[in-house]
Amino acid sequence: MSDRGGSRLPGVGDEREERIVLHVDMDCFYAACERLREPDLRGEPVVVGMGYEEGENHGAVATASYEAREYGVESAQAIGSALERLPRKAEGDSTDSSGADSEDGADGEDEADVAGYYRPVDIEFYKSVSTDVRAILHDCADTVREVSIDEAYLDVTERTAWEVAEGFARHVKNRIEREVGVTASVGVAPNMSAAKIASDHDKPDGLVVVEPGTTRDFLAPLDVAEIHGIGPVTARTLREMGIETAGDLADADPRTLVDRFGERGRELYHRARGDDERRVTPTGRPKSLSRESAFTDPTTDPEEKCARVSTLAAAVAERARDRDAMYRTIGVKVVTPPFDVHTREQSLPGPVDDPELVEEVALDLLAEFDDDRVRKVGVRVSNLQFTESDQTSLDGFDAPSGTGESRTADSSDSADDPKSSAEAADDGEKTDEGVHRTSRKRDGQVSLSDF
Ligand code: DCP
Ligand code: MG
Repeated sequence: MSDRGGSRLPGVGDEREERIVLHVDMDCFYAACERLREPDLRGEPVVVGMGYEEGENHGAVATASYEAREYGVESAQAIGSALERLPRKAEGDSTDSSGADSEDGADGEDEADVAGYYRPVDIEFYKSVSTDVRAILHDCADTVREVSIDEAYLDVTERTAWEVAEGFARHVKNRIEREVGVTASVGVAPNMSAAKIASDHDKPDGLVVVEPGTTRDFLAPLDVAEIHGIGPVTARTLREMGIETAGDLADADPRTLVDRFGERGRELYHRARGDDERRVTPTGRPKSLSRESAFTDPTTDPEEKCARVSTLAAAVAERARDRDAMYRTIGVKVVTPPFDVHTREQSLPGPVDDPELVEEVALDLLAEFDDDRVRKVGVRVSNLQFTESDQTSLDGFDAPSGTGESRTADSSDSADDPKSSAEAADDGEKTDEGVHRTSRKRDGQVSLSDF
């Protein structure tokens, strides 16, 4: 895994060769999703419980909003313990009938007034929000490594330069907030492990940039436990060895560390020094490619809906072409208020690379929703075949059409993170399969700048 390619001295080295890596981690993600569909929860203590049911005491905290964390509620805590620290408001009650404004933190705490909103995990909804975030990340970077439902690494070396990397990262953050409605913390650094630490450094809504040559200085004062890969047990052992900070670890004798931890000790030593030569590798070939876009206000205007779908169709087709992907299924997603997700798709007899056909099919499928109020639309191509290594796909027209799947997910194999559960599934409800169309291979010109 981590392989070092020679130590780097701070301030020395050709900075032009430095990668620009972003680590994006959503803030109190499940709670943020709950606030998306229940805006009254904004600014309030919110606890999302795994295995929790309304009014019950069982389950464990999946996440807590930062307001709830002020009261000592944290991930993995039993709901019972969380309730001792932060009693529950009546379920479904989103008004504070006590008349007391929630205080920003425990200092203003008045026992009688403090109460939090407890909600059960709704993973399907969180995945759909995650899909929206990922679409933006893929738009902003050529290489995206998704490591969990709320976390990804981006290599944006080709998209920006160190002088303007902060502005680039701010743009990514702003897009997520504006287009999806949740906040992310972003770390920018020349390597993955420093970027991850940086994203965590100023949460929530943080943006921390670690310039090339400054990684070791940035890491030095941090507690060893903040180094990726150092859990509480290793941290305790290190402390017993007199190693408290990343700086101490960076100055330690690597042989001592290897004696104590094996080869892993050497890896931790290098991480503490800011040496991490891992490249951001994409999570895997996607199973589908999609773009979605929300209207500022839900609309019934068919022209507005069609125009948006046409733009998205062009963007999706362009993305497929960029990735050398041909597609056999074209679909739309229509979200009607409050959050009802409808998907429709059509499968073609064989794989195509045909932007005009994507638009045509997407608009056909959209027609069913002409009279509906719509808050968001999306276009997706799936049943992908990648052409760069083999050209057989053009001959594949006799392949059986349509698999009956309505839930083609963007793939995400996630080796890095145990809490990873993300598949970024679209919420399919109904599929129109098997409508055979004549496929055409045409040159289509599409342009929608990502950035
Ligand atoms: N999660 C979980 N159980 C855990 C940890 C996390 O179910 N023990 C879920 C809920 C989180 C999501 O994964 O919302 C993302 O995990 P993070 O560790 O990134 O935590 P948050 O996003 O909630 O908070 P932060 O702002 O610290 O990133
Ligand atoms: Mg998070």
